[in-house]
Amino acid sequence: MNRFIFLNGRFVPPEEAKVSVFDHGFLYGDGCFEGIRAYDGRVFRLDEHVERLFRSAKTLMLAIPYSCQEMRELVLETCRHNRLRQGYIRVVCSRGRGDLGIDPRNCREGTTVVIIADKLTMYPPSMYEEGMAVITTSTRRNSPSALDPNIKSLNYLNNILAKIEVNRAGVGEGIMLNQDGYVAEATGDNVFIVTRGQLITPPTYMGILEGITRNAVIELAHQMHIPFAEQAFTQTALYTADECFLTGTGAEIVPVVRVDDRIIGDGKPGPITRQLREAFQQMVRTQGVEIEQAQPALS
Ligand code: PXG
Repeated sequence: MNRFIFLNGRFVPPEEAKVSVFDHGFLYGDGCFEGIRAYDGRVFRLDEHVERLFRSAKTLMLAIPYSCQEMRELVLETCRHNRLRQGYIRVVCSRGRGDLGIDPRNCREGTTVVIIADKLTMYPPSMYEEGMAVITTSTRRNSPSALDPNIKSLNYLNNILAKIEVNRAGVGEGIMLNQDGYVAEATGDNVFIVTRGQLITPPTYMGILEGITRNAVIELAHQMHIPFAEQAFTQTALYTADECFLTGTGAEIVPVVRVDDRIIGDGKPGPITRQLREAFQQMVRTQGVEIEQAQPALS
């Protein structure tokens, strides 16, 4: 794994995959990224990830020197170069090399584009069987008026500060509230609850990343006729929910059984969480863009 890394138009061995200390991604977190996953030789929701990358870049006025179609092929080509059939693909676009000032106009060499295919570090199976304990963090999610969480930017300090609280508390994840105290999302995952048979997740205007796994779960809920609403909810609703789970590319669907030492439901992963997990496993293995059958990358 990780035999070749795509760096600015070339596939290079990891030792040669180097970026300047003057790159504004390094100096200022000026850039955006995507985390994508492959299952059984298929890339899950590739188009959605590429589209989100381009939306992030557009907002940042970051020029990506490829079309969406070319980027899609480059991701697949990176998988092929690394013989990756399952694992994790990271696409990073940064402002590129500039000087020490923050002005993006000084990054004259253009956007740095990196694609890395790697093994995935996963939660242990027991986490899925028994469920995870989480806290709500005192660090609030970035206000959309300051830095919109819908931009998947290279600046993750807000989430990292929350993750430090998580680590200090010795739990698995942290749920962040927005500026108004409503539940927003976890440090790298979206949040769902089940209350009186209804599946609920915060709407995107609560200040969250519109997760691709989140959207897949919403689709599954519709197909499975599970009542669903995008609705704002408080910490109290979280504590008193019958079920709770997190969704993300890495985590998939991870049950939450304890929040700030309140036991959720009967303290075990709930039935709707388990049904959705099963359906999701099916979905990722049957949907997705085939790595091998796809077109070779454009030059
Ligand atoms: N919220 C945030 C803040 C995220 O970063 C998600 C939700 C879930 O989105 P997707 O599209 O993946 O369903 C994310 C994405 C990591 C890691 O190493 C986490 C993400 C991305 C890359 C790495 O924990 N989460």
